[in-house]
Amino acid sequence: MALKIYGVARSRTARVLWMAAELGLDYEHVKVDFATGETRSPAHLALNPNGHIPVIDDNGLILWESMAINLYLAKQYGAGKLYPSGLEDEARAWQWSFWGMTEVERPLLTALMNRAFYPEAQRDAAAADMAEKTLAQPLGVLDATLGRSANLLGANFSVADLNVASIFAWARPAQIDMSAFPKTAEWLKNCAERPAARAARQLQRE
Ligand SMILES: N[C@@H](CCC(=O)N[C@@H](CS)C(=O)NCC(=O)O)C(=O)O
Repeated sequence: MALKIYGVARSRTARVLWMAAELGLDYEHVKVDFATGETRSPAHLALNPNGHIPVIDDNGLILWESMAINLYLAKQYGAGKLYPSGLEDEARAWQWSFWGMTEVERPLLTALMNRAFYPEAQRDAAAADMAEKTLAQPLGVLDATLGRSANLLGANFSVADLNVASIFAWARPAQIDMSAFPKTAEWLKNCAERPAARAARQLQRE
């Protein structure tokens, strides 16, 4: 099979599995798990010297970083559909993807870890609350944008939506109150209900 996706579905690999499902790609899923230390094995470090998942091997192109992988897959296999055809919208897709990683991921992960993942005794409720406060600013930006169009680049769902919504997929387990951001809540629900998003979530249960 030409495309291999390395990483378990209950990690940021979920973003790539969602993209592969949207594009209807045939791929081999190599379930490298962070919980077992496999991400630090010599074989995996040869693919990604950072010791992280996801990684893809597409016909010999080894690529890591979830957003870069999705932008690549969308452009390679979804040009004119999930990937915009014009340079301006392409640049906006990069903008939203970088924005998600730099403005949203860290505080959202802090809330997620301290409200859902760390053992109760290790959770820092104040850190989670502070992270949620930090998120109000980028959430305001997102909500204003989604007040003007149904999706980030306009009417149609694109790689920009998938990348940003796949980061915000943590909002529910992180117990982020979305009531002040109704456009975002609605958009997130629409994204999550897409058949490909459901299929990717199903992989987390297997
Ligand atoms: N910025 C990277 C982060 C990748 C990352 O930290 N992945 C985690 C799993 S969600 C991982 O591989 N952790 C295992 C480890 O660091 O050994 C991306 O978006 O792909």
